[in-house]
Amino acid sequence: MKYKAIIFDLDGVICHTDKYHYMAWKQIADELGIYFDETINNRLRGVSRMESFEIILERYDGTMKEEDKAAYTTKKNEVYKELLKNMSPADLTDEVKETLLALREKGLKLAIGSSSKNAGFILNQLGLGGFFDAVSDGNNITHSKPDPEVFVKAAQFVEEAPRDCLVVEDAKAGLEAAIAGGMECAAIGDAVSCGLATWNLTTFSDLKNITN
Ligand code: B16
Ligand code: MG
Repeated sequence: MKYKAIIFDLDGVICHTDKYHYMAWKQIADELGIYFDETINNRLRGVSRMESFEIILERYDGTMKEEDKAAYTTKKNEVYKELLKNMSPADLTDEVKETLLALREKGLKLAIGSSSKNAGFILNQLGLGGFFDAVSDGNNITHSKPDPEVFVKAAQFVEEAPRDCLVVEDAKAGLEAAIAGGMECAAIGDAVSCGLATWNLTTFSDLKNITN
């Protein structure tokens, strides 16, 4: 088999939390009188919480103290976590569920490589708590994508060499991270158009064909 492990990004690959990120950031932006729309929200994909806020602040009139930035990002996360309570196993599509099971059946190790500090909570909401062989997320890294740290750690957690791992990503920063970490990658959704991936997926179940 071409790979020994698959490392999945979470938001935008296994599930979709964009609308909750958007609603929570919108509340903060409105409070600060900053223009924010779904196009700007798309730039926040795969980017850490504080880096996301810095992108939103590009339209802020003035400079903000670091302690205020910390307070606003904390508040955003409280709103976001409240919204995440709406997620349930029904948010996991049959296609994703069946594909994950088929990949595991082939003997592949399955891991998560996510920038989110809420990855564990989201996985539990989806009914996937304990499913993956390893979870590398925003809690165990000091550098966000496009730095490869989150994927390099995931590979270490499943005890496989980077060259034997395939990363699945929906964000350009995530593909860059995989490549910098010495891994092949598969793009899904918006990430396809940047042309960086080893494989471009039309749909999640295509993973069954490229791992033969
Ligand atoms: P949190 P991923 C990323 O998850 C999201 O795509 C990105 O929009 C978010 O800012 C980031 O996680 C941090 O999330 O605020 O929950 O720690 O795509 O890397 O799974
Ligand atoms: Mg993502």
